[in-house]
Amino acid sequence: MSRALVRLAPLLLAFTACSSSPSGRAPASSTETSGTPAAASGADNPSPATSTGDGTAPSAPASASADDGGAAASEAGPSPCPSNDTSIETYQANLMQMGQSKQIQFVLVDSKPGPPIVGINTFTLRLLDASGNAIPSATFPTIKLWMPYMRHGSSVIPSVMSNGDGTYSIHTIDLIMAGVWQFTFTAQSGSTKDTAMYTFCVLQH
Ligand SMILES: [Cu+2]
Repeated sequence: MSRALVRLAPLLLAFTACSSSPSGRAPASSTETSGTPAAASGADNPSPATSTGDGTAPSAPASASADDGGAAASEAGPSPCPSNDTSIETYQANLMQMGQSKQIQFVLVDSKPGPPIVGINTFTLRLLDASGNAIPSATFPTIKLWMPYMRHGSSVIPSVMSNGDGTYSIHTIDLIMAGVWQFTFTAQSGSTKDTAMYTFCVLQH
């Protein structure tokens, strides 16, 4: 049995070899095999490509880690605001700003969202007179939103609603892009008129 298989095996190999070659598939298989080395050489080309891909792959995480490091090193890394601009204030609730004429104290009670972000924001402002008394019936002749570096503002004019307690809701503060924004409020109460400006670095959410 085993001898018969040993004797048959070369015959079967020879037969299959002969049967495949005259079948006409042999040229096809030869072109396939010639295509296979081409694919192999192509595989050699991709393999260096993948090796360089492996080389770029570590460099890509390296750059990603560099980005992470930059973001971690300073949150202003991806920030659209210059880090050396000392006029930029850090947003916090109840941020007080004495008016330029020292007649009215402006207190930014909060921003919703806070800190202000690109999009529609609502500020709540508290107005106090020089003695620290609430000013419940002020008007806002001008509210200016301005990007000082780009020299443009917002096309939307904010609307003001008095809450009756000396606080005012400033609606539709539309910040159309990230960057440094100046928020200049001019408030008037009787003959008292004063202006204060807040400066924030506005980010995407
Ligand atoms: Cu801008």
